[in-house]
Amino acid sequence: MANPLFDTLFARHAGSAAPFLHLGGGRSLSYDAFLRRTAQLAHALRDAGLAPGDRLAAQVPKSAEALAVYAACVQAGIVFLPLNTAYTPDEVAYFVTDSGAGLLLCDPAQEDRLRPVAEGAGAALMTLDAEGGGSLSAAARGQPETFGTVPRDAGDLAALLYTSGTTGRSKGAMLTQDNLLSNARVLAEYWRFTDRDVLLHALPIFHTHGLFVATNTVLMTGGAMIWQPRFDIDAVIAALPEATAMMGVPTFYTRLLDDPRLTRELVAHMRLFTSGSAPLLAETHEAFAARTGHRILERYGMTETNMTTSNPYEGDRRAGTVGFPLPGVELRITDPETGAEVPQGEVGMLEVRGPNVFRGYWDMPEKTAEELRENGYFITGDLGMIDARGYVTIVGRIKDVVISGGYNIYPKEVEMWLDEQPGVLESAVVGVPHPDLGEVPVAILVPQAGGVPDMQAISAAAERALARFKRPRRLILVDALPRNTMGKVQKNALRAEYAGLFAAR
Ligand code: MLC
Ligand code: AMP
Repeated sequence: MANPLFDTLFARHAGSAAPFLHLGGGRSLSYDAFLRRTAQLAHALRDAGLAPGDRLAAQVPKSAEALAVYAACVQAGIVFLPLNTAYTPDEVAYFVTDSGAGLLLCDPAQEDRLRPVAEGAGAALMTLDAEGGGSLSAAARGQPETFGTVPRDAGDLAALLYTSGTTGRSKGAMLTQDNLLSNARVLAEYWRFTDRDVLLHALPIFHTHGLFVATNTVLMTGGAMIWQPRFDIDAVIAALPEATAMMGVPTFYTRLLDDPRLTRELVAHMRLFTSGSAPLLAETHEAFAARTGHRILERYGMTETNMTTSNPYEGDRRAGTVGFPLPGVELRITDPETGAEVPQGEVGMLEVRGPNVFRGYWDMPEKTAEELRENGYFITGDLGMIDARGYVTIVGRIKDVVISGGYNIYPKEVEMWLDEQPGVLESAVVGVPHPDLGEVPVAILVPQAGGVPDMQAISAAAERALARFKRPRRLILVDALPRNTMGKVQKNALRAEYAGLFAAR
C-alpha cells in the first residue's frame, strides 16, 4: 500500500455519498465531500511550502475543516501536531520551536498574538476559524479536488503529540502510521463498530482520545459522527437519541448523571458508551447502569501507547477496572525499582508493548531510553495489578501528574513557574479531588524570608503563562512544606491535608 493510513482510513471512502459528519442544524458532510476538501487542503499545504515529513502545528477550534486538515496532512505525508486551544502563546512557542514546525495554523482571533511566535520559530502562519474560514481555507478554495497521495511507510511518522514531562519540559510523542492504524483496526473490531454507527463526538480533537480513538475507529468502518464543538450538556442530550455510541472522559458521565433528562428512554437507541483518559469511579459506573441500563465500557490508554486495555464488549464490564489487554498488546507488571516482573495479583508498574507503542520522543533520545526499554516495553508510570480473571486495575501513578477533566498537568512545570514569581521561595502543586473534573491542581507556596508574595499578581501572571486547566484552583501560603527525612516534599501529606477543599456537591 502506498500510504497505509490514508488508504485505509480515508481513500477507501472516496466517492461515497454516505454521511461522515453531522454538523447540527440539519447540515451533514458526506465522505466524498470531506475527501474532496481534504485534497484541496493538501494542495494548499504543499503550496505553502510543506514537504513530506515536515510538521504542521495546529491550534484551531474544532470544526469539520480542522479534521480535514488532519486528513490532508496524512495524505500529503505531513506530520500533524495538534495543540490544546487553551495553550497560551508562550506555551505554543515551545511546541513550535521544539518540533521545528514549518507552519503554525491558528484561529484568526489569535493571529496577532501568535505571529511573533511563528516568526520567532521560523514557521509560516496561516489561519482557520471555527466556521472553516481563514487564510488556509482561502488558499484551498479553487484547488483541484483530487491530490496524488504521498507514499509513506507504515513506520513513517503520522503525528507528533506533546505530553508534559515530569521534568517540566514537554515531550513530543512520535506516532507512526502503524501505531495509529493497528489501534484503529483493533478498536473497531473489539467495540463492534460498523457503517451503521453514529458516534456522538463531543471531545476535543487535539488529543489521542478525540482524534484517534474516536475518529479513526469510525473512519475504519465508515460510520458517521455527530460533530459537536465541545461538551455542552444541552447539545449532548439533544443528540443522544440520534446516536449509537459515545466516547467520553468521566466528567461527561458525572455531568450527565447530574441532569434529570438522562433517562433510559433517552439512550434507548445507544449501543455503547466508553470512558477513558482518567479514572471512572465505580460509583459513577454503577449509577449510570442503574439509571440507563448501560454499563459504561472503561478502557485505558496513553498518548504514547494509544489504547492498551479495554473491558469486554460482550461479557462482564467490571466497574473500577480497565479490562483486558487488547489483542496484539502485551502488558506486564513490574517492580518499579528493579524492573522485574511481579507475581500475578501484585501491584507494580504497568508496562506495555505492541504495534500501538510510539517510536520515541522527538529529539529526546535520553528520555526515550528512560521510558522505552530496548525490548520494546514502554514504562507507563501507572501502577496497577492483574486479577485472577485477567482484568487490569489501575491503582495509582508513580509519575507525578494531575489529571483534571482528562487533561494532564505536570506539577513540576507549574512549580517551576511558581518558584520564579516574586516573593515565592518554593512551591508544591498537588491534585485534590474535585466533584466535576475528578481532580484539580492546588498550589502550596512558601514565602521568601521577610516577604509576602502578591497572590493576586501571581494569579494574573498565571493567566499569561499557563493554560487555564493548568492554573492552580487555589494558592495556599504555608510556612514550610512537609518533608521526609531525605528532604523530599511529602506530597501525600499535602494531598491528604487539602483533600476536602472541593467537597462533593
Ligand atoms: C475546562 N476547564 C478546565 C478543564 N476544562 N479546567 C481544568 N481541567 C479541565 N479539563 C476550565 C475552563 O477553561 C473554565 O475556566 C472552567 O474550567 C470551567 O469550564 P467548563 O465550561 O465547565 O469546562 P468545559 O469546557 O465544559 O470542559 C470540561 C471538559 C473538557 C471535561 C468537558 O475539559 C473536556 O472535554 N475534556 C476532555 C479532555 C480529553 O479529551 N482528554 C483526552 C486526553 S488523551 P474558567 O476560568 O472560564 O472558569 C488521553 C489518552 C486516553 O488521556 O487514555 O484517552
Ligand atoms: P495522556 O498522557 O494525556 O495520554 O494521559 C494518559 C494517562 O491517563 C495514563 O497514563 C493514565 O494515568 C490515565 N488514564 C487513561 N485512561 C485511564 C483510565 N481508564 N483509568 C485511569 N487512568 C487512565
